[in-house]
Amino acid sequence: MEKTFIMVKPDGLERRLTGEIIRRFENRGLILQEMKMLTPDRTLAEAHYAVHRERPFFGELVSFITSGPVVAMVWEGPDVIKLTRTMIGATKPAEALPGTIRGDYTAELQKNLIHGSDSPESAQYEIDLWFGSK
Ligand code: IDP
Ligand code: MG
Repeated sequence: MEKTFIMVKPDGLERRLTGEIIRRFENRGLILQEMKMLTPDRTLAEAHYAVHRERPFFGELVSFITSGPVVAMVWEGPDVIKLTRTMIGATKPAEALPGTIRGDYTAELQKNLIHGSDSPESAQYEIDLWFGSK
């Protein structure tokens, strides 16, 4: 069964939306495999977002993700990478449809509550990075 890495970002904890996010994935029938709460340090945040290293918003993004606790999780299910990305909604606020997590709770590009792996390669990399090899 496929696995993906999901993270509730600091704004999600601040807004008390962790339970709501977990509830949605559980209701969908996905299986929570791993979960921990931590404030990521710079090294972890930079490694997590390494693909965006050259982007102009990289510094701001790392500051945001290290600004408070996050909830890091591994979820399992059929086609779970694509399925959770669909449930999360688009990155651009105006494209995040109602019914998605971002589409129901956010209107900001950066503070968008949640991260989800976007491919089998990134899922493997992120699960290894946050939880060690599984
Ligand atoms: P994703 O989270 O939907 O996969 P990515 O393009 O991988 O989106 O970007 C990673 C994160 O970086 C986004 O979730 C968002 O928090 C932030 N981000 C993306 N684009 C911008 C931008 O143009 N300005 C500021 N932050 C951005
Ligand atoms: Mg991404």
